[in-house]
Amino acid sequence: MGLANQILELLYDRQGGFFALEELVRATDADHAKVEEALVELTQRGHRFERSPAHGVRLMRPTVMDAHLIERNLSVEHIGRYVLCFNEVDSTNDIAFSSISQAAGQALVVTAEYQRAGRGRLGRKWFSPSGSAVLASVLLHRQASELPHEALTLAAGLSVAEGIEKSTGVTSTLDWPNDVVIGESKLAGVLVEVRGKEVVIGFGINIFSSPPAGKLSRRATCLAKELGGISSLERIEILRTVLGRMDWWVSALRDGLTDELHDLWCSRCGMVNRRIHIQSSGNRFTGRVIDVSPLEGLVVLNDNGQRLYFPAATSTIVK
Ligand code: BT5
Repeated sequence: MGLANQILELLYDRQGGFFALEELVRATDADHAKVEEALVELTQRGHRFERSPAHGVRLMRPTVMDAHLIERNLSVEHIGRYVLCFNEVDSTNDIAFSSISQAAGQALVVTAEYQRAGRGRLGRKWFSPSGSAVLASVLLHRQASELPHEALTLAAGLSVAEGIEKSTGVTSTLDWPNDVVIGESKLAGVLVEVRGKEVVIGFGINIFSSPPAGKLSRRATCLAKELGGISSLERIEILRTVLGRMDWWVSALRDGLTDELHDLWCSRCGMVNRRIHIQSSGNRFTGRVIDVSPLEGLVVLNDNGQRLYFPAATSTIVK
């Protein structure tokens, strides 16, 4: 490991605490000049430091998304083994698709601090103030992308909700197909896109703030608001936990555990028996939700007693 990453790990693991320069020199076996060079390199990577003559140096929080810290000891098999972090992009989903050759069959994750043209489902937009969110896209390698897309869509939303809960203790529910919500407010959204044989799962989680209500079709919330402050929130750890859950679900789906997906998804969803209007492939339908199927989509009983199936890729619930 290079000196810069070694120093970054030491400072990051101290969680905002100071490190005396002498201590860094001793811990890394480098001289003062090399430690200073490494700090400059880390600054160029976007990290910010505070210096104090009495206490030394500390890494300022919130930490910028950093590929080394995200990948470090991440125990995953199918996704998240190769991470690219950007400051500003159009959409992380686009970067993931266009980096297929660079990923060389590895499980790629792309993050950004800001998206100029973040996308939602069905042509809608995703907004996030710079540095306020986890914005990430996961490129599934061939075997994983051959899994049923309907099931992947549900598993993606569930992984985000589970990852948030595991890393922050904040419990959320799911609105079909994969909105992560608290009460009536949206905390995170997931966009699964397919191009040829490649599948990209993009997700945005509001961490430190959320866009103003005027920009959105429904209320939004963020983890800082739910927790009453930002001090305990570390985006890198939230992302790592979500990636761990997504990796687990990809394995589970390969092992055919769709019943488990159904049960855990439904346990977070309050839609069953709700009367809804749904738009699908240009037509509007009304009926009562009777189930969510990991293979066929939302199952609705219409007023004529017919059972209708709505795939996530082409359907959206309307108010
Ligand atoms: C989604 O679409 O919820 C999927 C959002 C996926 C975003 C990620 S970010 C990383 C990756 N790269 C991308 O370009 N996209 C993915 P949908 O269900 O269509 O919801 C979109 C609607 O949510 C918009 O029409 C707004 O009303 C609302 N919205 C936009 N930004 C929001 C935010 N930050 N928080 C809550 N709601 C938001």
